[in-house]
Amino acid sequence: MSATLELRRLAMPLVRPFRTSKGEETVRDVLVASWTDSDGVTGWAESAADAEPTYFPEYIDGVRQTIEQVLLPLLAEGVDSAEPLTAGGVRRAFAEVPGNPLARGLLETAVLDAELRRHRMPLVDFLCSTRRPIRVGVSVGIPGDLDTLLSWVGGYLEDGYRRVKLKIQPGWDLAPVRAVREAFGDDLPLQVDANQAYTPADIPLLSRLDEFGLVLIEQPFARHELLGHAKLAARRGTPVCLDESVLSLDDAMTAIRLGGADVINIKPSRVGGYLTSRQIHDVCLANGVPVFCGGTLETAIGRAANLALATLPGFTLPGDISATSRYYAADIGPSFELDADGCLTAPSGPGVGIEVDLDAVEEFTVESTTLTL
Ligand code: NPG
Repeated sequence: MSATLELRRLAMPLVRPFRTSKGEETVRDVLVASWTDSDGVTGWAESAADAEPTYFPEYIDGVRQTIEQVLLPLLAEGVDSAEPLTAGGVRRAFAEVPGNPLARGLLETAVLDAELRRHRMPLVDFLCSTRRPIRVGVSVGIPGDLDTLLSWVGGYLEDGYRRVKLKIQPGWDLAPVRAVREAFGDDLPLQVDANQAYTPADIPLLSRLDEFGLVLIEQPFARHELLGHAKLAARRGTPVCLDESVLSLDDAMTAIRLGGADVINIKPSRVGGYLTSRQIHDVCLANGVPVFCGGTLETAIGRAANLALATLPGFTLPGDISATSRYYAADIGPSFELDADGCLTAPSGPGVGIEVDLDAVEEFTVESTTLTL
């Protein structure tokens, strides 16, 4: 029996619009993959790709096309079809592909999930980690005004979140941070994320954030601006965190060497999957660079896998992995709820650990493609 890959584009209504310096989403376009291997075992994965190349150079239609026209043919050439494919085999087959981490990561993760389900092994065990509650945070989009921001943040704190990330952009930076500090105190772990909205010419302005005792400032400059980030970090003010600049292990190592990354946000989908994420984590740990697990408004599939990754010891900062209710009224898998300590725990099942709700997947699907290997 040959393996089958199904790529589905879902349209998932968000409970609240999510606005960043890059634009606003009210419905999240999500690309999910299901890989059914030659034994009939199905694995699932979810991409961070957006409808447009907004945060990352890849985007949903491009990822689909790359998988269909480049990656699947490479797999067909390079693997022994008598044996079910493994994530390691996928990684080897794609070793010469120079880019496209989102496309590679989606396929590798779906195959990894199938492989682990076949062996009845949870992703946490595969990562040589230990399942435990994970401290998580909430990422707050840019609202129309400060009162709305304060009511959103207050609501999230009541929900039990213990770390807040504010989206900032030119014109929406010092005032919202000051307002949140004044309303909720200096002890609240607070960080900001600019999604590349500033340039190194703004360093004097960004330095004014130092007085607010932020955990970090994330990706203030364009993703290629490693030197600018290093210059900002060299001031030894608010720690500088990289997100969009890190699309690979090499990117992470270069940024660390240049001194441009006090912290790294690891988004598994953005760096090509969980194997590379583990490597980036290890390099960061060895270099004393704390990491946190980033998010892209995941469904239950991505959230479950990210929680497993975040059990690794270098993830010392709370991740962007919130409860289901922060994102969706209805999801395509089980709901995740914060415990009394503001933590979430990875599910215990094999692979990414959840049963995907196929009816819900069907309900949210707007397009699907089935490919065979
Ligand atoms: O909780 O998943 C979450 C949202 C975290 O802010 C978050 N994600 O810039 O990191 C980001 C942002 C994002 C969302 C990026 C969607 C890309 C797509």
